[in-house]
Amino acid sequence: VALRSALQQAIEQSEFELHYQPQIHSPSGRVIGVEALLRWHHPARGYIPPGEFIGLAEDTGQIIPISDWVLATACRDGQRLNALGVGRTSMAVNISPMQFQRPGFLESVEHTLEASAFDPTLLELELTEGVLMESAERAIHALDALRELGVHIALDDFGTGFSSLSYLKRLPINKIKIDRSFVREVISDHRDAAIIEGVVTMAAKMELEVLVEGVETAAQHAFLRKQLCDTFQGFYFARPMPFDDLVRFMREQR
Ligand code: G
Ligand code: G
Ligand code: MN
Ligand code: NA
Repeated sequence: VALRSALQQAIEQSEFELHYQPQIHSPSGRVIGVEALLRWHHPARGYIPPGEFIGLAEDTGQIIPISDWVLATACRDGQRLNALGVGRTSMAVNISPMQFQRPGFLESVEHTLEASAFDPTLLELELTEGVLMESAERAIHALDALRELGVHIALDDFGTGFSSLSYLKRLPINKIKIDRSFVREVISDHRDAAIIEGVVTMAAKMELEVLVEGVETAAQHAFLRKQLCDTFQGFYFARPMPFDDLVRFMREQR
């Protein structure tokens, strides 16, 4: 109850921020996209990570105003970022299950894109396997409609859910994000390496893009490069950061 009313205040007082984590095309070193990550800047308690309130917000329905704010802010910042001439940069936004399943989600994406004048082909929605599995037919339908708008779809935390490969085959997605749990011990555990190598090969043949998450060390990066992974996200390259720091980061990269 305390957290719930604190969240209500956060919504009303705009205590949320988005931080942006760069996604790197490793052969060129260029930032090709960023992922928007929600941060709650509580006046007394400091930053509260989304893991501590997203679940509750889902239960109370507060996720709806929060995620409307996230999408609008990410599109606005994505538009601003691309207008700076620091290179074409996509904007990835995490979509929660309730948000995706709500009637009117498609319309809200369409409306937000229009209001922000953000190029739809630069917006990438990140969905987890679980979200899409709830109702496969509906999900496929909704993804088709989003892709009609030009929006890209990434399957987040890939490999940690329970979706089947026959299901993956039918999903109209653009990208697979390999979960960071496969990266942590990739150098010492040949099974992690085998999984990543297999997913990368499969994705290439299915004409899907792949991004490897959670790369924290130079050694992991070097190892994964040898396995033909070329797009990465992780603390080794950059942590999530406020918009102004992101702009500085991207200017220094050039
Ligand atoms: O950035 P961090 O490690 O705290 O993120 C924790 C979790 O919160 C991740 O699973 C991430 O996908 C999720 N998350 C971050 N930002 C958002 C957001 O804007 N909306 C939703 N639904 N989830 C988010
Ligand atoms: O579930 P999702 O992939 O959206 O979660 C993204 C979360 O992963 C963010 O909260 C981000 O802070 C975190 N993250 C990003 N890069 C790394 C990394 O290299 N190591 C770890 N441990 N977490 C990371
Ligand atoms: Mn994500
Ligand atoms: Na992920």
